[in-house]
Amino acid sequence: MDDFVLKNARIATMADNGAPYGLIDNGAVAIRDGRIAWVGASDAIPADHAGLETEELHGRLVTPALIDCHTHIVAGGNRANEFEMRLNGASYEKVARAGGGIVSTVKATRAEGEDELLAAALPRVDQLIGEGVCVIEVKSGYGLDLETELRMLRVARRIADARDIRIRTSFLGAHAIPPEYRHRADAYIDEVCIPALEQAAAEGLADAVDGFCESIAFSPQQIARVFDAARRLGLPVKLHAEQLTNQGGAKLAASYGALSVDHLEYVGEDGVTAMKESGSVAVMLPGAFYTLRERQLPPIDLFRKHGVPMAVATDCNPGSSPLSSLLTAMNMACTLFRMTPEEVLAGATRIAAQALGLPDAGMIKPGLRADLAVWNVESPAELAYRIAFNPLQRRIMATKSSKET
Ligand code: DI6
Ligand code: FE
Repeated sequence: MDDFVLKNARIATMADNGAPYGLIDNGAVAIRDGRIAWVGASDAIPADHAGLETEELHGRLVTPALIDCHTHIVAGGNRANEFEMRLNGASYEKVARAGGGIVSTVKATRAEGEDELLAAALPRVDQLIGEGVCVIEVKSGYGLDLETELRMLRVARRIADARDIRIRTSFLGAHAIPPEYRHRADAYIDEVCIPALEQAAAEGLADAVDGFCESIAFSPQQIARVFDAARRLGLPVKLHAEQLTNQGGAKLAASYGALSVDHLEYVGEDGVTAMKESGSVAVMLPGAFYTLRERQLPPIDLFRKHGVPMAVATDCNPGSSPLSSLLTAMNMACTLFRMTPEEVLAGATRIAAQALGLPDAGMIKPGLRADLAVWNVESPAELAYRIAFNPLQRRIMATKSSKET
C-alpha cells in the first residue's frame, strides 16, 4: 500500500479522546507502511506527512474497519427447508425427525470437500467485506469429528488467501454432541474433541478455543476439560454461554480468563461481575435473538453498570442466525437490545478487536493497522440507524504482507 493522507473527513477514531466516538471533525489521517502514522485536524497535518499524496474526503465519515468477532461462516448446506417447514406449522420434533437442526448442518459439512465449503463461504465473506469488514472470526463446530473439524479450520485459513481479509479461527469441537456419541458426551470430549483440538493446535489452525455450554450441549464440567486442554496448548478461550438457560458458563469462562463470553441472554449478575474481573468481553448476537424469537433480553444495563465491554457480531450460521450483514446486526442491537449507536460501533470495532485479542486493530490511532472504512454518511449514528442499507464508499486495508501479525 502506498503512503497517503486522507483529509477533510469526519473521523470516528473510536479511541478515547474525550469526544463521543473519539470524533475529530474536519480531520485527517496519515498512513505509512500500512499503519496509521498520524491522526488529527486537517489544518494541522505535520510537515513530514504534508508531502504525501492527499485525498479530499469532502466531509465523509471514516471509521476503523469493522470486525465481525463471532461467525460460523464456514458450514455445509443450508437450512431453508426447515425454516419453511416450521413456518408451515411443522413442530420442532417433526423438523428434527426430518433430519433438521444442527445435525443436518453437520451431515452436510461432513459431505463437502474444502473447495466446496470455501466456495459456499465466500459470498457471505464478500458481503461482509462490502460492509467495510477487515477481520472475521470463523469457528469450526459443524464437523464434530477430527477430520471435518480440521477441514473447516483449513477452509477458514484459505479465506484469507482467496480474499483481502484477516481471519481469526476458533476451534469449536464442543459445539454439539454428534449422533454417533448420543448420550456419551464425556466420551466425545475425550475421544474426539480434545484429540482434534491438539491436532488443530499442532497444525497452527486454531487461534482460540470456543465451546457451547448449554443443557442441550455441554456442561460446565465438560467445557472445563476442553479449556484445560486449551490452557496446556497455550490457546485463549471464549464461550457460548447462557444463550437459552443459565448454566454458570460465564463464571466458568471468566475463571479461565476468557477473551469473550457470547450470547448471555440468561446471565445473572454474578456472571457479569466475574466477567468484569476477568476482563472478558460480552459479545451480543442479536441475529440469533431475532431468528429464535427469543424474549429474554441480555442484561445490557448490568454490563454497563459493571463496566463489561460489549461487542456486536453476526453469529452468521445456517441455523440460528443466517445473517451475513454486520451493519444489520448493529441495527438490531440498537432496536432489540437498546444499545446506543456509539456502543454498537465500538462493539463492531474496538471491542470486537478486544474480543479477538487483537491489540493492533479496531481504532484509528498511531501505530495501529490502517484498516479503515469510508462511508457516505455524515454522522456515525447513521451506520446503525438504517435497516439493510449499506453506505460504504470504500474499505482500506493494510498491505497483504502485514496482514497477519
Ligand atoms: N448457538 C447458536 O445459536 C448456534 N450455535 C450455538 O452454539 C446454533 C447453530 C445452529 O443451529 O446451526
Ligand atoms: Fe455462535
